[in-house]
Amino acid sequence: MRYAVLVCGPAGAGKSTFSTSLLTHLHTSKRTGHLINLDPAAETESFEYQPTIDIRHLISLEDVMDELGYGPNGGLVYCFEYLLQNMDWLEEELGDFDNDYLIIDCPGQIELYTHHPLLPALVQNLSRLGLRTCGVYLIESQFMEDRYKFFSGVMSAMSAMVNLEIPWINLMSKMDLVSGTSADPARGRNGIRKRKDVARYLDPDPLLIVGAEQETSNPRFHALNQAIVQLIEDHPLVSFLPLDLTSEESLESVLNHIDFTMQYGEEEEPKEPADMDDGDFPEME
Ligand SMILES: Nc1nc2c(ncn2[C@@H]2O[C@H](COP(=O)(O)OP(=O)(O)OP(=O)(O)O)[C@@H](O)[C@H]2O)c(=O)[nH]1
Ligand SMILES: [Mg+2]
Repeated sequence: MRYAVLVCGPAGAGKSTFSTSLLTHLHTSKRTGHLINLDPAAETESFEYQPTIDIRHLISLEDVMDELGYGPNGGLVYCFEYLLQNMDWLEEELGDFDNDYLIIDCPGQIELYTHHPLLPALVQNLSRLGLRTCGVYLIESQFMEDRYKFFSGVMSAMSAMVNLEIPWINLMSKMDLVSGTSADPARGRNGIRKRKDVARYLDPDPLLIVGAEQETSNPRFHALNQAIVQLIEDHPLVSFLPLDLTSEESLESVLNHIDFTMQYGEEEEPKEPADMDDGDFPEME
């Protein structure tokens, strides 16, 4: 069985940084993982690890923009359509990795996740190729500084979950920027850059919108805000795991959740003593 972690989320949420850190963490845990770059606009120098598979070897955004005269967003859609028409390329590139994690770093155009049919089609193709896929959706901790922005992040995560229909985990990235004390000069506008206030955001409390509405005392959006509160109460699909890349425990906890969500290793047979190699139990040697 092969496993794919589809790393999605808005621009700058920390997808590429998380992909690299997860790969490093897998390596230190003596597990195999490979990086797949699906961002046709990625800068080569932005990767700490050379991607094992790179969409830019099939098609690059720069070429599409130069040769077809598209802008960056239309160009991206063209690149994904081209990828879907050339799934045999991906199939060949995937080769026969077995029991490995393939970490797929996606582009940051939000519309790709919320309403385009391109990623759902890609996920179906991955499933056809025998990959079990888990979506990991990142929004960054700064979103918690503005409640309206935060709820737009919650709604985008929800649309992506509904659009892609795969096992799913939402992460609140860049938690190292959330400080332990309210006296921190960098604390946010809502004063929520305090760890003790974060729980209401990790498990979104829709009443936070009501609080924001009272603060701004703008009744214009009352009916809309009520509808959003109702939607989140009726469909409590979204909650976030905190991701702090400065902490190994945080990464380990996220990896455990991904393993559990994808039922990693469930189909593996226990090794027979005869199958074991030198080095399987280094601590006993
Ligand atoms: N403090 C902090 N900064 C981070 C973290 N993760 C990423 N960043 C910074 O956030 C910026 C964007 O990170 P990327 O990993 O490139 O984000 P991305 O989601 O891949 O961005 P796009 O591919 O452009 O959509 C960079 O300047 C990173 O250094 C984090 O955990 N903590
Ligand atoms: Mg990126």
